[in-house]
Amino acid sequence: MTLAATKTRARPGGDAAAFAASIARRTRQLAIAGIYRAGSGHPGGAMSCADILGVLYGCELNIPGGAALDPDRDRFVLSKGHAAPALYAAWAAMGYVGDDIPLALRRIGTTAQGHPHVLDQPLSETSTGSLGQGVSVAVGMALGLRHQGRTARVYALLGDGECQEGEVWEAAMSAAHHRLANLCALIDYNKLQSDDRNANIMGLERFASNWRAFGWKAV
Ligand SMILES: Cc1ncc(C[n+]2csc(CCOP(=O)(O)OP(=O)(O)O)c2C)c(N)n1
Ligand SMILES: [Mg+2]
Repeated sequence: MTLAATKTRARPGGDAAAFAASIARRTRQLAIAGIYRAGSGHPGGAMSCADILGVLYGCELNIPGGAALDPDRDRFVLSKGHAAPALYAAWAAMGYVGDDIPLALRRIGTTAQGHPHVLDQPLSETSTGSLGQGVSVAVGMALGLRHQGRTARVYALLGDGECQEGEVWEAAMSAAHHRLANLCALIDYNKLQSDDRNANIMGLERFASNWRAFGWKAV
């Protein structure tokens, strides 16, 4: 779902799709290794977003200087914060952090906690884990960037089950009201949430039409 057309940046000298696929593959490897070592950590939700993270970090996000927090960088908010194992793994795949970060998942005393904590991991842009809140923070970031006259974009990744949260729709409504063309929300539409199929808990259909009704361009 997006309020504006997206553009894809190929990495210099290479095939963008192949690069994204390689980032996604390494993301899966490191995420599952971290989850195995920790003995917990949402493997399903982490695996289902690896391709999305591969495309975002590999092709789409403009993060000058990699891990450095450049004020003009594109922002990525993992609103489905329980997929932190995949987030840390994608950073390692991109070379922003070492493999030791995803492999330290959920260890007490490390910075790789089960949900992203911005004071421990500044690359996470904000702390997430309470579903519905990340996309709301992303709306504020998009507004702030526009006020500052910056052209950077904000991307938020939501779970489909997360969209059962009322706060998601407050964020959607407010983004459309403020005509935030610099905001893109992606939904990991895996039809599942922790314990069951979404449809058995609270059905989301007609999902795309709902976003359109809130003023978004839904793809
Ligand atoms: C506000 C809130 N309620 C409940 C949870 C517990 N919880 C963690 S993951 C999850 C399921 C999320 O499903 P979905 O958004 O579809 O994510 P995915 O399928 O991508 O894992 C739930 C209910 C939470 N993190 N936040
Ligand atoms: Mg889901």
